[in-house]
This record gives sequence, structure tokens and C-alpha cells, in this order.
Amino acid sequence: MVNERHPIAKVLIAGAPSAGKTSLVHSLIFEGFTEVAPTIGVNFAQKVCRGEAGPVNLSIWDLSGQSRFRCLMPRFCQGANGVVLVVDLTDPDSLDIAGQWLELISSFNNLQQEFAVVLAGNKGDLLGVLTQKRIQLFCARHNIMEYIPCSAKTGENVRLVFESLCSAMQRNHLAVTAPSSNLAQIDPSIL
Ligand SMILES: Nc1nc2c(ncn2[C@@H]2O[C@H](COP(=O)(O)OP(=O)(O)O)[C@@H](O)[C@H]2O)c(=O)[nH]1
Ligand SMILES: [Mg+2]
Repeated sequence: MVNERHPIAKVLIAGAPSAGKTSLVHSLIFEGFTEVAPTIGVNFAQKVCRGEAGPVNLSIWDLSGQSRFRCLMPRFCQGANGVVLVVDLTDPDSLDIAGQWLELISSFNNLQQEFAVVLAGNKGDLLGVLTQKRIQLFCARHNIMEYIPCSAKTGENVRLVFESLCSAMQRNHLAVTAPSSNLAQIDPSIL
């Protein structure tokens, strides 16, 4: 649901396949957990979330990494104000894949526009293998200010992930576009 009075931010959900990207968005929107279908291409959702400077209309683009949809990536990434980078705490490879996603998004964000990033360590309800040290090094290397462990399954910290991203975008003045002009940036042909 969109509230026309609030600013809009375009947010990408990115990370390794099966890291829990779609589940995380599902948990945010529906406040519950069900087995979600694998993402084909991209899922789109809208949600009002509150950052430290007030509410923001998030338009959320949940990307699948399937290679046959790679050609759509530049258009999806264009104009992104924020990225939730999702890693699976039980999958040691998911951190490297998240790094590749971040580089891909930066290269496709052809306006070279700044965007805020929150790293979400998902599946916190399971026994993780990714050490705090590796995560800290990753954040330092990619200049990521915020890491939040969470679980789409239990709902723990899911809202905090998105609220923190809102605050980061607000601090960096990235979520201030007037709703009508920002909506106009979304090309209906890709919906
Ligand atoms: N235990 C647990 N499983 C999760 C969690 N989040 C997602 N999953 C499971 O991980 C698998 C992949 O989830 P999905 O959301 O499709 O991942 P995506 O490919 O990144 O969108 C599914 O079987 C989910 O039920 C979580 O927080 N905890
Ligand atoms: Mg998915």
C-alpha cells in the first residue's frame, strides 16, 4: 500500500539463490512465513516502512539470479536508492555471491547514483557457519555500514532490516524524491 504523502525509495533485494530473499520480503509484507515459490525473473512489492526521519514508501524489487533474466538487470537496477543484500548464514558461499551481486548492481546502476546498503544475515534460526569475522571483513571491504542478523522464518529483525535501510537512505538524502516523479521512472513495460 502506498501513501502518496511519503517519499518513495526503490529498493533491490539481492543475494545468492535460496538465501531467503523472497521469504524475507514475504515476512515483511505478510508478517508470517510460508514456503514461497522460486522467483522467476523479478517480484515486485510495496510497503510503507518507518525510518528514523519518518515513513517511506518502499517499492521493492526482488531479483532472481537466473542467467536468462540477466538482460533485464540494468533496467531493474537503474535508479535504486537502497539494497538489502541477503546472505544465508548457513551457506559459506553466499557471502562471495553477495559481493558479486553488489558489484553487478553498481555496474548496472548506470546513473552512478549513490545507494544505501544493509547486509541481512538470514536464517538466523538455524546453526550458522558464517563467522562474525568474515562478515566484518566483508562489510569493511564493501563499505557496508549496517549488518543485521535476521530470520524470515521466525520474523526476527525482519522489520529492522527495512527500517534500518530507510534510516540509511534518509541520512544520505536518498529517499526524498516526490512520489509522482519517482513512479514515472518505473517503465510499465517491465512490470
Ligand atoms: N530455516 C529458514 N529457512 C528459510 C529462511 N528464509 C528462507 N528459508 C528457506 O530457504 C529456501 C529459499 O528461500 P527463498 O525465499 O525462495 O530464497 P531466494 O531464492 O533467495 O528468494 C526456502 O526453502 C525457504 O523456506 C529462514 O529465515 N530460516
Ligand atoms: Mg526468490
